[in-house]
Amino acid sequence: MTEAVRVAAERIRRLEVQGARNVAIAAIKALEALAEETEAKTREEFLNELAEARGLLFASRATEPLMRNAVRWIISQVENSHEKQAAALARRVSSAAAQFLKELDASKECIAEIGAKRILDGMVVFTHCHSSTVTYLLSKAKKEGKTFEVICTETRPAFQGRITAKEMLMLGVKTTFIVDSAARSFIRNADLVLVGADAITAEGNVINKIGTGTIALLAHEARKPFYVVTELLKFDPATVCGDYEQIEERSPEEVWKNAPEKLVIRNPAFDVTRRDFIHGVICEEGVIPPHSVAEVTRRRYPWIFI
Ligand code: RUB
Repeated sequence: MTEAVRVAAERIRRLEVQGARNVAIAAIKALEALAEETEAKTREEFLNELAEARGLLFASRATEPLMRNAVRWIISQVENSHEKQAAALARRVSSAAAQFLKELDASKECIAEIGAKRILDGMVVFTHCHSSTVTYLLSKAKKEGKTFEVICTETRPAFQGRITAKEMLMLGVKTTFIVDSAARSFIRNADLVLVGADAITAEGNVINKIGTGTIALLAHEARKPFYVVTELLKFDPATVCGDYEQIEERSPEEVWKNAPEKLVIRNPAFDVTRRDFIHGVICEEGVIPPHSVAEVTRRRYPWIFI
């Protein structure tokens, strides 16, 4: 097993790589590195290495179906190939990885193009955590000359909102930074809520950074449109078969270092936003209602369901 896979899995686990898209890209690049560095001689040896890599990457974070779909698809390209030599199979990994990354990039462009149309001059956009898909959409709107403001939450406990705030300032967007518990006080100043996603379930529910479900409720109360900006590749096919999406629970240390003994600290990384609170999913197929997500995903990526 190449060191690159171990390092990538550890970086993902420690949140040094953050956000579903970046997590998936790091995992894909680790498979590319494995393909370059492998010393496997036979097909069987190489497939075993890939299976071990898959296990390590899947275990790095529990709520990352985009990463799982990417790794599964790349490995399936190798399994479906009749090549016997490990070197030829390794080349197959490299070309499959490059193709997946290209398609991921194309979806990001497409989502930004569609979503930027929803940003109108003078709007105030509320967001939570750091989603590279959301910030890319906002950068597209800015480059198109739109003038808008952003309100972003700090996002306890890991403060991903600081990444969003810095990116917005770099773009020259007026940005207001609030603590998470101020969301209700500020959502009334917003015109639109945009959040990313880690997972989309068979029912059309969305799993994103902890607190997203609360913000969806607040948006509902304040009658503000709430949109999820995401690739359909974040769909989790296991939810079709009845599995619940697992919500990653992280170390209590992230919430309170050296906390009093016996204190129970819970640190779920994500929560579920029910589809009833989602006005639309802005994805590579357009702006679609959450209840049609499974059907649209099946049409666009049938292999996800195999
Ligand atoms: C990040 C998070 C992001 C989604 C989408 O959580 O919840 O909103 O992953 O991001 P964490 P992207 O920081 O714990 O990974 O649009 O970049 O895929």
